[in-house]
Amino acid sequence: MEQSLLYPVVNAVRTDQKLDGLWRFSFDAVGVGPQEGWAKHLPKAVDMPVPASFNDFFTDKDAREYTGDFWYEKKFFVPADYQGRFVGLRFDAVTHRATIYVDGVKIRSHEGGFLPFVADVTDALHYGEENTVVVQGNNELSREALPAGDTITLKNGKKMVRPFFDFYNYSGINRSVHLITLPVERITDYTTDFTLAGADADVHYTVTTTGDHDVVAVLRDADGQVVAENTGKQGTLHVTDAHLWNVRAAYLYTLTLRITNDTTIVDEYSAEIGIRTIKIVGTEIQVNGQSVYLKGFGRHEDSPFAGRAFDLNVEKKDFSLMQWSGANSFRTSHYPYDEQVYQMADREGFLVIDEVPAVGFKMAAASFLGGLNQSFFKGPWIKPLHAKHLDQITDMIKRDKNHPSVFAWSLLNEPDTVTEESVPYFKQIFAETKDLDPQSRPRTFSLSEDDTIETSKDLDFPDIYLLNRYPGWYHYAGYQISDGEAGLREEMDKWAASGINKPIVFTEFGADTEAGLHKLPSVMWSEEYQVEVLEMFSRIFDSYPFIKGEQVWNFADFQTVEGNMRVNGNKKGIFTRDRQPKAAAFFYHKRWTNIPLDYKAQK
Ligand code: CKX
Repeated sequence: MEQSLLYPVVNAVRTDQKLDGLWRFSFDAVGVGPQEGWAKHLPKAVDMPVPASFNDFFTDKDAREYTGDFWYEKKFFVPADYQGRFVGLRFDAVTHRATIYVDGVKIRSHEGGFLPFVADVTDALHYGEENTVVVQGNNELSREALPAGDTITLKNGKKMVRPFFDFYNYSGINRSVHLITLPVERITDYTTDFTLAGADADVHYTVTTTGDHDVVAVLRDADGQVVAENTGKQGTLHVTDAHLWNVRAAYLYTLTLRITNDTTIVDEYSAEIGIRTIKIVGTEIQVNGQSVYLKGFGRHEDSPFAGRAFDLNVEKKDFSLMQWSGANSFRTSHYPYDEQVYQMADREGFLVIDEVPAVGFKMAAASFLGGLNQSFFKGPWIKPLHAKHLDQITDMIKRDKNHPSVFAWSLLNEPDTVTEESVPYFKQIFAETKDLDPQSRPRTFSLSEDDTIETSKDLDFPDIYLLNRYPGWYHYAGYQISDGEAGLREEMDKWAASGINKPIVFTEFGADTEAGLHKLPSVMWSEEYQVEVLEMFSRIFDSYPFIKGEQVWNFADFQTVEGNMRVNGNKKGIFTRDRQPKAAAFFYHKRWTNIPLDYKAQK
């Protein structure tokens, strides 16, 4: 677990300099780097943009598919006046493993390709001089790591990954690198939680620091006016006539935490917070006590050229398309996204289901992707995998717990839940994560089609049921779609008959569609067929009161491994990979802009 995951800020006592740009880059297929002193300097290298996945910049297939160790190097100047402060290199994400060296000295390693970590370089730096940071990365997949997969060696000696999941294994320094300096006595973390009382609200906060001085907490409204103040490392800020954060109607306050020594500011950290409550009441999802219906998408961080790298321009476009479509929510399928995504969701009032990269925990379902037909939770890899899974859930919650947009934690995507062996795993991971979130948000996981009310052994664990269903595509497809609709209705009738007392949100459904392919009458892969599949699902959603949300798979077409089920990627996007609308986008624009936020509220 990381010590401090606070997002870097710049103020009178904190600095943040991005080291993004061109770095030097080398593959290390035979693993000579450590012996040949690459930790100090890469002898041969090409230029490589950061942040970016390296894969799609290459024109030869061996490089694009490269699996193994890879190295990055960058020189950076460290001013003399940084001496005496904490100095760190913050990596927002390196996929999937990284070891950090400064001027040849190993600082630390980190595993987990979608969460940040800080290398404490305070004692390793040469102040007032140029320094060199080297990152030894690795992108292999294994059953002992998240996301799950295998790494195999071909007869020609080259390695390749076989993911048990359906997104391309884009690798490299996928998010920004920051050189940060902080005071020695500093704020390392804070939590917020809220109670609403009539028109007023209480903001309960806690702060952790590295020293003994007290903390002053100041809350300002959107106009910058102070509305509450308190001294103490924990306390309550009372807000009269509070402006609540609401779905697609966000209101943000700024919380400033300050350590002072008499009149000197020792440390200060400010962040936007939104006052709101989240509760699951029977089959209702309630925000501020009001029932909400989720409309939106499963997404990916995926775009041409830079792969899985965070790109503010792409993100801005995605938010405007989501707003236009009438959506109010998305799932960070299948890994935690760049922190700026949550900041944008906070400001735009989107609800986010935040997902950890526990994907591929069901080999049989992913057999077309290279998985094996055996029970995943029986394997000898479960013990080490569990430790990494818990570590990443812990860091995801630690990183994202103060975002008003985050409304639920998804602890797994489409795991095996039909075998007895899955039960102790679920029991343990749900018990261990129970108290991690001060806001006690709902915890959940998505259920694949094998996992129904009749087959799943793990339905007691989630607070909300997330269903991924594909009648009309993976079965009962084409002209058989009417049987697919009947089958799904039968399944929903069984949930209804069970006296279901938790909401169901459909987090995946859809059909692969080649943009521009039109056909009357429709055929699979045509834009017309995609709309027919989505109309079919909409009829079902509209028929059952306990279905409290629809997040179509996927927002945009995305890159996957190559295979006989994939035509240059997964084409279930409502938008193309370059973010142009398919006919389905206009279908959702019409449907969702007409569905009110409190659709199906029990009045
Ligand atoms: N669900 C049969 C997980 C996603 C995939 C999606 C698909 C599957 C379907 C499970 O990551 O992309 O195949 O389209």
